[in-house]
Amino acid sequence: MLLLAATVLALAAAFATALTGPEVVAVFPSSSSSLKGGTISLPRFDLSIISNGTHALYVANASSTSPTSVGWLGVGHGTAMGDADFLLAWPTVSGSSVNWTLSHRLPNSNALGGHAMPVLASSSAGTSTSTFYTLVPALTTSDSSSPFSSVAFTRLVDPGSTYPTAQGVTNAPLGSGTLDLIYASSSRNPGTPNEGQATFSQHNQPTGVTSLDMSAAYAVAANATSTPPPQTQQAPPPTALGGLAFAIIVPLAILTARFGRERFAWLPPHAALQLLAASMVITTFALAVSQTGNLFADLHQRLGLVLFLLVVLQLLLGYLAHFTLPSALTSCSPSLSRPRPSFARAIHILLGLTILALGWVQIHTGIKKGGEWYRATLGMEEVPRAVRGVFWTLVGLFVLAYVGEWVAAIRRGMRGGKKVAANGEALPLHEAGEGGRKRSRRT
Ligand SMILES: *[C@@H]1O[C@H](CO)[C@@H](O)[C@H](O)[C@H]1NC(C)=O
Ligand SMILES: *[C@@H]1O[C@H](CO)[C@@H](O)[C@H](O)[C@H]1NC(C)=O
Ligand SMILES: *[C@@H]1O[C@H](CO)[C@@H](O)[C@H](O)[C@H]1NC(C)=O
Ligand SMILES: CC(=O)N[C@H]1CO[C@H](CO)[C@@H](O)[C@@H]1O
Repeated sequence: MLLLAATVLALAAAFATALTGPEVVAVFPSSSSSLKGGTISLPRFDLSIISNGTHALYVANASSTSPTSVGWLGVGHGTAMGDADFLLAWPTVSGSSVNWTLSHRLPNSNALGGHAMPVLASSSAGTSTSTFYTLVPALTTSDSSSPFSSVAFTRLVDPGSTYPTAQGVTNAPLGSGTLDLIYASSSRNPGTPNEGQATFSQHNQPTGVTSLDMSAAYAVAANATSTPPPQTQQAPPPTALGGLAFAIIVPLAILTARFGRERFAWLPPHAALQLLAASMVITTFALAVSQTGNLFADLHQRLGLVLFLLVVLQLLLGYLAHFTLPSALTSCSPSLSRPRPSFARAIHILLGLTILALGWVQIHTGIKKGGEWYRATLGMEEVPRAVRGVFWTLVGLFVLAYVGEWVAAIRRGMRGGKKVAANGEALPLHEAGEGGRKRSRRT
């Protein structure tokens, strides 16, 4: 199972293509040996930032999207929408040619906490976008039939004191250490090359927070080799479906089985609840993968994959276990008396509890402060404390109920000890059946 997960992870990892030597030389003719920076693979485009100490080159390459399908590409220096210094770029296609617009933007300070369109940093002659940012035509896609869309521009590492900024926004100079970045993109084009008139639809493609080490020597792609995928921290879909499954549905289903053992036909409700939970988990996983673009880059995303695989395995195991006979340990008052529990039943129970615990860890990494939810919203939203409180209360209640029923069952088992010894089964199993299916066992 772990091997399978590892294989899927390896296949899913995206590789970023670094710029080639000639591409770099087109911008930095003299200093290719002392260049710093890197290339990272984001869900919808590769981003390269390369510095020679005074100048920095940015290349955003949507390597499998044609210019006619690019809405806009955005990069910000910072850790959240509220503190980033943005540069948005978008293509304007006319016939077979493409022109690109660059637009320097700052957070919208009037926004009431929501996702607001970043505002134009300045439209004055001496401080407009073109004062600080220069398009690099040699590395920018100009043919509308191109299978990829690359836009490149340069700026000064330290743009100086006239560079427009705003309170709380990340400092303008690039520095030489770790560069915090946020990114977003959209398939909807602003529809005008005029940055002053452009309005942007909200990003409808993966967004997230990442970083780039600007102290590393830039390794050009010598012979079409790839650089390993970077550590990007990418956002999950804003869905609570998976959380609901592990906080409420799965615990209910487990408790149904645990409490139902000696009391009622527990299998139909148990199976129905677990099928519901499994479909919620699978839906969440599918949504997450499509929205984050397959990165599997942080704990939450990797755990999501592991959970998805384990849940599918667990469904199969549960189905198989149904065809094995119940035993004293797994089906009635827990006791180690004979017959031995069936392997499938024991594993189904242990794996079920393990999945539930992992599900809780997954919820925790999603809703904790600065967790996946925070990243998904580019730092705009934290999960309210009350939600975390409700979640941990539910966890506590489940543990109490589950352990309590085990203890109670053991005590009931001790009282009925003679009966256990007599027939090896604590209670008539066909009465405590799994839902109409009568089973008997030769003694
Ligand atoms: C960095 O590159 C730019 C553009 O090629 C060039 O003008 C500048 O002199 C270079 N700076 C250094 C320190 O080499
Ligand atoms: C952009 O990506 C495409 C496809 O991988 C590649 O052929 C092209 O050379 C890249 N362009 C730049 C400037 O990186
Ligand atoms: C693209 O840029 C060229 C050169 O600046 C200009 O002649 C052309 O009209 C522009 N096309 C569009 C669609 O803006
Ligand atoms: C096939 C090919 O492009 N080979 C090149 C690999 O890179 C070295 C130097 O970096 C060139 O000399 C080769 O021609």
